[in-house]
Formats: sequence, C-alpha cells, structure tokens
Amino acid sequence: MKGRLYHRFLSAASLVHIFLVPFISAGSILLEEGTVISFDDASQTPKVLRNTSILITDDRIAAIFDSSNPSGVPIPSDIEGVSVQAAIFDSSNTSGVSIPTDTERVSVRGKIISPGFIDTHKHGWQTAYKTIASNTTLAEYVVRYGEFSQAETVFTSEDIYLGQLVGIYEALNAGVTSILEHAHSTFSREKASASLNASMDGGVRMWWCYTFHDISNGFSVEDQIENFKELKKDERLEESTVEVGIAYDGFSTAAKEEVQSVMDLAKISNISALTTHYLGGPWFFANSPKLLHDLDFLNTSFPIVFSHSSFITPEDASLLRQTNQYISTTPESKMHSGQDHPTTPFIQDQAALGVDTHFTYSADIVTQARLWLQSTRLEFFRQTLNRWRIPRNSPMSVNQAFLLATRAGGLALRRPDVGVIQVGAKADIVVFDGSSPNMLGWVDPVAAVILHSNVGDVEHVLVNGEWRKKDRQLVLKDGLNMTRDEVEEKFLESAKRIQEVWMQTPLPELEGEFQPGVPYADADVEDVVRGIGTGY
Ligand SMILES: *[C@@H]1O[C@H](CO)[C@@H](O)[C@H](O)[C@H]1NC(C)=O
Ligand SMILES: *[C@@H]1O[C@H](CO)[C@@H](O)[C@H](O)[C@H]1NC(C)=O
Ligand SMILES: *[C@@H]1O[C@H](CO)[C@@H](O)[C@H](O)[C@H]1NC(C)=O
Ligand SMILES: *[C@@H]1O[C@H](CO)[C@@H](O)[C@H](O)[C@H]1NC(C)=O
Ligand SMILES: *[C@@H]1O[C@H](CO)[C@@H](O)[C@H](O)[C@H]1NC(C)=O
Ligand SMILES: CC(=O)N[C@H]1CO[C@H](CO)[C@@H](O)[C@@H]1O
Ligand SMILES: [Zn+2]
Repeated sequence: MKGRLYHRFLSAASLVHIFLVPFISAGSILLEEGTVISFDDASQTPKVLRNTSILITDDRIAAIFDSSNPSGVPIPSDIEGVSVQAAIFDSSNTSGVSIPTDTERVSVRGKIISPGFIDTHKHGWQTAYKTIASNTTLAEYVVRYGEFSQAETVFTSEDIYLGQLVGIYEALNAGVTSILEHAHSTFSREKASASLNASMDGGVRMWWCYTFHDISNGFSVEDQIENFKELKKDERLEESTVEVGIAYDGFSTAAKEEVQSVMDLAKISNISALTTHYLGGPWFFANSPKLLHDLDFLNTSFPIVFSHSSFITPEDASLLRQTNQYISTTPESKMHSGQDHPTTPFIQDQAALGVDTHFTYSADIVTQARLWLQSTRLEFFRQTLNRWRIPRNSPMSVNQAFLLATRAGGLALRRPDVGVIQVGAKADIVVFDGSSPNMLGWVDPVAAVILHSNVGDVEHVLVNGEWRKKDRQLVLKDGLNMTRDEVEEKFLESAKRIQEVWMQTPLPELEGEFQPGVPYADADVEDVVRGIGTGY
C-alpha cells in the first residue's frame, strides 16, 4: 500500500466511499498556518482551529494539522463515520503528515480559511439585466424579466452563455463555490445547451437543474424532456463539477399528465437534485412539501429543494423534517421584491441560503447570511418588544448564520462532503484576508466573516482543489477558448443590446387581480426629499 493515500469514509447517506489517490500527485496544495473554520460533529457547531495547515490533494482535503506540530498526529476527520485512521495521510508513516515534494505551498498566516459558500437558488442567465430592475417587484418581474417574458425570444444562445458565465464569475469572485441552478433559460435546444456549456466552462460546482415549463413557443414540455435526456448523456459531465437535476414549478398548476411525466422522469433519471419555487400566501406558487407529499413525491431518493418557502406552514415544516428535504431561503430576494418570509425562520433547521435573481442585488452568500441573521433577530426581538418586554438575549448567533451559508447547503443537497472543512471533504475553500481595515482586530473568525467581511476580502478561492481565484484575481478554467477580457467585451455587447430592448419596453400595467381573489394594490412610498413626492 506504500505510495498511496487511503481515505475511507461513510457518508450520511450510508454509502462507503473509498478514495485511492496517487501519492505523487500534480495537484497538492498546502495552505499553511491559517485560522480554519472547521465543523465539530459532536456539538454541531463551527470549530475554530488556529495555526492550522490544510493539505489538498486533487479534489479533496487530504489532511488538516497543527502547523506548530507538523510531525504530530493529524487532526482527525469529523465527517460522520470517518475514523481517526482516515486522517493519517501516509499509511507507511503513521507518525505525521508527509507533504509530497511538488506541493504548492501558500502561506495563509493571519488569514481565515472558510468552506466555500453555497447558493441554493439562482437563475444565472439573467446577468445582462444588471441594474435595470432596481425597484422591481415580484409581480412585475414575472411578466417583465422572468422565464415567461420576452426574454425567451430576445436572448440568443450566446446571450445566455455569456450571462451564465459572467454570473458564475461573480459568484466565484465572492467565494460562492456551489450553486443550485434553477436553469429556466431552457427556451430551445440551443439555449438549454448554451446554459449547460457555460455552467461547465465556469468552473463552479453546480447542480444544474433543467426547467420544464410551458413557454408556448412550440418547444413543448415533451420536447424538453427529450432534450434533457440528450444533455444528460453529455460525456463532458463526467469530468465536470456540474451535475444535472430537474427544476419544475408545474406541480400546482399543470395538467395531471404533465406532472406525472415529470415525476416519472425524475424517478428514473438518477438526478442530483430537484428544485421548485414555493411561496404560498397571497402569491400562490403552491409547490409545497404538502402538495408533493400528496403526490407521493416527497420522500425521494434525491434531494428536493423548495426555494423561498415564504409562507411555509407547520405541516410543510413537519414533512420536511420527516423526509429530510430542505428549503432555500433567499432573504434579499424576499425583501427586495415584496415576497416576505414571515414563517421561514421557524424551519431554519431544514434551510439553506440562496440568492435568486442576482441582477437585482448582491450575489454573495455572506451578504445573504448577514441580511438573514439581522432580519431574523429583528423579527424575534420585535415579538418580545411588542409584549412591552426588553430582550435580554439575542435570538440568533453568527455561528448559525455561518452554518446556513455553508454546511446547510451541502446537507440540502445531501452532500456531507460539501460546505465543510474536514478530511475527506471536497476541497472547496475560501481564504479571507484578515488584515483589511474592516477585518483588522478580529478574534472570532466566524463573526469576522459574517459581520465584517466584504467580497474585497476574498483573496483565494478553490473549487474541487483547483484555483478559481488567486491573489484576488479570477483564474479561468483550463480550456476556455476566451480570455477574461474577451468574455467581458462580449458580455458587455450582449448586455447593452438586451438592456436597450428592455428600456424600450413599457412597464407592465398591473391592474385587476394577480390571482383570482388577490387584487393588486399600492404599497406606500417613502421619500427622502420632503414635499416633491416624485416617488423615484
Ligand atoms: C504556528 O506554527 C509555526 C510552525 O511551527 C510556528 O513557527 C509559529 O510560531 C506558530 N504560530 C503561533 C501563533 O503559534
Ligand atoms: C514520518 O513522518 C515524520 C514527519 O513528516 C518524519 O519526521 C519521520 O521521519 C517519518 N518517519 C519515517 C519512518 O519515515
Ligand atoms: C455546447 O458545447 C458543445 C461541445 O463543444 C457544442 O457541440 C454545442 O454546439 C455547444 N452548444 C451551443 C449552444 O453552443
Ligand atoms: C448517478 O449519478 C452519479 C453522479 O451524479 C454517478 O456517480 C452514479 O454513477 C450514477 N448512477 C447510475 C446508476 O448511473
Ligand atoms: C422514506 O422512505 C424510506 C425508504 O425509502 C423509509 O425508510 C422511510 O420510512 C420513509 N419516510 C417517510 C417519512 O415516509
Ligand atoms: C429602473 C426602474 O425600473 N425604475 C422604475 C422604478 O419604479 C418607478 C415607479 O413604478 C418607475 O417609474 C421607474 O421606471
Ligand atoms: Zn427563483
């Protein structure tokens, strides 16, 4: 067994994974002497390891050890079922960690090493709309910018490719290493292919969920199902960090036969995930856990992620816990566009974070975690204050927000090896510079990241053991046939054309009812300038 690295671990899904990684690997990276935010299974909380080094071999974290004691016993893995033995790097030398000679050594002294962040809800193709919907509402979004708008005809395959690619770069630049993509630019075979190509070219870890939808342009749901099957056979997926899944919002609205055909397809297709928009309340979009349970389609072998879940009910929450399915809560989306999330905080134990429409606001998950943390604190403080009582404690901690941004996303996708820094986990890693004016003086790295960091502090990013950002510069994936300047130039041309079309398109008149029995109404507008009252 000499010259080989053995890792065995039992994932939460009870599958035995055995890694055989060549000892002399071209892909070893050593991050030396940093402060690592790991995870402690016993207490289920982030575990801070100081003066710690991480050895990455190929796509995995091979060893984590105390930098001041490199010949001591490595820090054991906490991934469920991993024995201490699994962390011993060189089976021929159990007294310490052997570092392969060609290892790339990077000092991370004074810096914070975090697992990559996980965005469990995104529509990447929409990047070209950036800043043109700064005060849009959900009702307007649906007709003006969404999958059923004129986008279906105006966006070319190239527009979709470029938007998706630049959207991924925005995410990677911010340390978002995993994305659950609700890919609803499946307007034609070519446009679906363009979205998948950009996803593979981008170099992020992605659950790319093909959307089946009735877009009334002749490309029917039946055609889409055939197209999905073809794309899923793409051999490039085997070498890629992209896995195919399904996105579907028709459970509550489509014909029974269509719903059945999508469920049948999901069950036979070995999909990585299924995702659906669920809002409830006055919004309808009623693709709830309860509805899927009634369709006998909730206790599935693949993960199902319910995005938003704004008005989730206690019964839904109970069903999620019983079947271990998750919601993706999207705080900025729900505040920006008026969806609200009054009941979502009650199901944080089956929740992860998502961004949603990144063209309207920030796409980094740390900001989402911060907004969620502070809005949840406010909501629960207010309940106490409304009883004329003074809160003596805080309703939510930074540790909980950090877990939502990282490990919870991995669990939502049933991937205990994603969103954590532990031996055997995927090497999806973010290094924060701890010395910027906003970070300087930190003691608690979790509080530093959640409350004080910004995207500018993200110094390095690794996905699957490969650099995606180094020394604050994006590192494009090998094999992309464009430079970054070329990508940007082409994207700007595409965005300009698209933005002009939308500027020329009058805003929709939202008159009458949004849904039967749910009329439109005006929200109060508050201005900064007294008296004039332009409203914008
Ligand atoms: C961290 O470990 C290195 C390597 O042994 C050592 O030189 C350094 O003094 C340690 N730093 C702290 C803060 O303990
Ligand atoms: C085992 O590894 C330690 C630390 O790398 C090293 O000092 C020691 O010489 C090694 N022992 C053998 C028998 O190779
Ligand atoms: C996606 O990439 C494949 C392989 O390079 C290519 O055959 C296909 O035409 C691409 N799709 C689009 C829409 O460009
Ligand atoms: C199912 O997909 C996973 C990757 O998502 C793959 O590793 C596995 O081999 C597939 N199983 C079958 C039976 O095709
Ligand atoms: C879900 O299915 C698994 C096996 O497929 C079964 O063991 C479990 O009891 C089911 N859970 C619920 C809540 O139905
Ligand atoms: C950028 C944009 O969409 N601005 C709009 C904000 O809302 C007002 C009132 O509906 C519109 O007049 C603006 O055009
Ligand atoms: Zn969405």
